[in-house]
Amino acid sequence: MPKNLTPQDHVEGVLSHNRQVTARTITLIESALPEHRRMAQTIINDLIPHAGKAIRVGVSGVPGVGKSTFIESLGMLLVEKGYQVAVLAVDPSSSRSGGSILGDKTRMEKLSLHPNAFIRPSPSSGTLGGVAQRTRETMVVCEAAGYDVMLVETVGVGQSETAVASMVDLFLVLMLAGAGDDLQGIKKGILEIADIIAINKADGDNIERAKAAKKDYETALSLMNPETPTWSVPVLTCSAMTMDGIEDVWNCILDHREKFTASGELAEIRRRQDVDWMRSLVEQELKDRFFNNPQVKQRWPEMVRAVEKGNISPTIAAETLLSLGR
Ligand SMILES: Nc1nc2c(ncn2[C@@H]2O[C@H](COP(=O)(O)OP(=O)(O)O)[C@@H](O)[C@H]2O)c(=O)[nH]1
Ligand SMILES: [Mg+2]
Repeated sequence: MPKNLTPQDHVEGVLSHNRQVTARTITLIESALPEHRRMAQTIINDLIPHAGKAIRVGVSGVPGVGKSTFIESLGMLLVEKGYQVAVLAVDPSSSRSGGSILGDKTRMEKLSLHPNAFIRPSPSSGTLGGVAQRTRETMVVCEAAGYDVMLVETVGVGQSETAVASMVDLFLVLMLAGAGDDLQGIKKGILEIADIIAINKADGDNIERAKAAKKDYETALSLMNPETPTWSVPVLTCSAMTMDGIEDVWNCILDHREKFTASGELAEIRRRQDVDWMRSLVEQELKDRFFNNPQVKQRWPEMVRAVEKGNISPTIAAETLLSLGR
């Protein structure tokens, strides 16, 4: 493999499902170097017409609920059915912590060795916005390379759910049994973005509790207004460990896809997401331009000190900086 690939090499390699080139293209996308960014944009523009056919599923839930194990199990089921599966992750903390996903990758032992699967850890570009952007672009690359199911794991905390929800067709939330007493707490927010809920670890002694939790969640959901007449959020139980119920979750995903395709909502969701994507690109670029402006860079520390000392009001300082960065 030559050391430097031209944009054309990248595009052709990805379209011919060349695994190594696909991986290198994603590495290029994750690079922060301006010349890499420019090249990546050219490549993505060429690949976008070849993307868009995959089923895009976000997988969320609190740490330890079994997301990675679930993805390994579902992924294996799918590759055995003949699907090409790409697994991505959005974990903005991975740049700080060195990445929990490294452990995940070793855990997805079988799937990562399968020729029809492609596993890519979270980009570690720092901000959630940056990570989300890279993941969107990576999704284009994977789809253009012929992967037809995208499974996007998100760390079950903070804003990363919302970011992932804005790039997938369907949001699957894994839950644990025995958390029924704080249903109205933290999980209410997550119930609002869930399209399917699966109570995981429904195995061994836990089966009865999982069934009870399923009832609790169904009750909680019945009190919420459905977002669309096309779909009421189903609650399933499964075990990522024994594979029980995993196929049911997949059938549910297919059912959702069929209904949302027929109603036109899938196309609508994706159009809306494209607009979101455009908006966040513009916002990111404006920010970058501002903070990379030499005059802004030069005056920034002085303004920070002045505001800290109370010598200048934050509003005046901001105005001054913004007028430089124009
Ligand atoms: N009993 C049982 N354990 C599970 C199941 N799924 C995952 N686990 C275990 O739960 C722990 C956390 O799983 P992991 O997939 O890393 O969770 P994540 O943090 O959500 O990605 C691991 O020790 C898994 O072996 C399941 O369905 N049943
Ligand atoms: Mg995990």
